[in-house]
Amino acid sequence: MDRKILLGVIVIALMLAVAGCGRKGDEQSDTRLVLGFSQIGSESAWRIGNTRDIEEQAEVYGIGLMLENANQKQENQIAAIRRFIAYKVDAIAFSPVVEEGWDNVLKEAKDAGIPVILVDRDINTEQDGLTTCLIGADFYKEGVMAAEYLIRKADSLGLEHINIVEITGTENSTPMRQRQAGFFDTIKDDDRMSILESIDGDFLKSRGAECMRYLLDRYGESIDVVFSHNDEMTIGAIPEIEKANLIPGKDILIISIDGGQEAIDVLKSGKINCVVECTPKLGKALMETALKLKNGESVDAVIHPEEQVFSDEMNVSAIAPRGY
Ligand code: GYE
Repeated sequence: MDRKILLGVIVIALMLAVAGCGRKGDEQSDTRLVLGFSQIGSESAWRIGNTRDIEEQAEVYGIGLMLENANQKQENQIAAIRRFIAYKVDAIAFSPVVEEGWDNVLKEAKDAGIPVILVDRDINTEQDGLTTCLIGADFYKEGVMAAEYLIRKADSLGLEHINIVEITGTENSTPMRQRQAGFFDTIKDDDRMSILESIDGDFLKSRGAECMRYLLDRYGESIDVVFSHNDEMTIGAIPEIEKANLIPGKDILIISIDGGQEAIDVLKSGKINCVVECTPKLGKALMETALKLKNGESVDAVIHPEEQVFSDEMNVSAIAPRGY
């Protein structure tokens, strides 16, 4: 559907929903909070699970959600935020695709008196106070946990030299920057570890495959470890390793991040060695934060969910269904 028509439908549906509550004489009608949320896109199982969770939690909390999908483009996110301002929503939330370039539109939201909540990823701004808080994972810690797994694995296998290739997430995004920093900082004093190359896979399965083909062409069997910033790229890379007659999980150790069901199934099959969890379930904290802001209550500057590591060091058959 044309995007403008789609937006029109969303706005009308929302107005009818609010009006509908009023007819029932529901007290909530006047106070029902309207939240505009600009989602990055649908690039991964993580993202799709995150969108679904936010929709479900908006229902649970009785919040009117205007949700727009930006198809990976910052300009679409900026346009969506401007529409939320024009609609005079009570709060705006967005998951910034990259960290830079948000100052102008956020100043407009501030001038309109609309609080802004960052979901999942962070931003870099020249001016403080343009956003109220950040609800998202501790990506630096995820990188640290991935590297700590590798160090334990190298110890247990008695490896002396380890060549690592890194397939990173979208350049200049918070998870890309921080996962890399956490991983690099943790291995930097370990003489066994060398990074052969880091390459941008944009969090996409197709790019994961392309990057892996290039890396195998260039470094061949000297690759010992793939550190991939998300499950989609990992799942794209694995068949390329097999096509090169190498065994993923054995000839090349595979470390991934997210923990979606598909990757956990591949972990169970032995082709992935470690998956660091990054939970997409941020909806509950988002709804609670939006309600607190509406009531004039203070909110935590940063909310990080608890996360764990799934790996071949544990009984993988016992991992519960992931739900995304
Ligand atoms: O790891 C990846 C997604 O920002 C945490 O974005 C998120 C990342 C996640 O597309 O799969």
